[in-house]
Amino acid sequence: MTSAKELNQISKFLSLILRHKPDTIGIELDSNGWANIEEIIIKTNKFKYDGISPLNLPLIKEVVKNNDKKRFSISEDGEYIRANQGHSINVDLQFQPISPPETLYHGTATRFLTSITEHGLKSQQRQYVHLSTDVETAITVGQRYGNPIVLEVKAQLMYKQGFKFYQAKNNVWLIDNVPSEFISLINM
Ligand code: HQG
Repeated sequence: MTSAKELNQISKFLSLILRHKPDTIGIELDSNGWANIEEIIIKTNKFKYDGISPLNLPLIKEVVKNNDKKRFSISEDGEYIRANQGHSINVDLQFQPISPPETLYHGTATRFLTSITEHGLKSQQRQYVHLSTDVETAITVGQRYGNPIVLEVKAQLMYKQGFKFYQAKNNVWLIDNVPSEFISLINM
């Protein structure tokens, strides 16, 4: 039985190579973000990463299946894996724009508020701004950067004005940017 800690380490490692730095182990993603699983296993094991290698197919499958945020998908033929969202490298996940709920939420840290109020939400290093359907998730996201705050985004109003929203396979909502006029701070 693999420990939760070990699975978490593998998840973090897969996030790194499938979202940000495939060159860490010398692999390439295709234009839709897919990487060959066998190649990942062979190349990861060459580096002997503490807590990650020896990596094998059952371990990867376990991480994909039990991942708390369903971060990864395996292709239908079982040969490829990709991250469902969160990329900083330019990949086309072939999202279709869809109508969002009335309101979506973004968790961030207090220290970013002034800049967000001035410039709106920008995607920074990632391809998209990430939004959630619930406040609890937003709080957890915000805590990664410090004292959390939650911003409410008038998603449906934006949609009606022509902004494109996408939904990743794990229910994270994505958008290019959110101008500040659609953002308000939630009192917690
Ligand atoms: C902030 C994790 C100043 C933004 C999470 C955020 C999420 C601005 C940070 C996913 C700004 C970017 C994404 C502006 C935005 N001025 N700061 N104009 N506009 N920001 O990590 O949303 O666990 O790229 O508020 O759970 O924090 O990795 O985005 O604080 O779902 O699967 O700039 O990553 O998922 O940070 O997190 P990030 P995020 P995983």
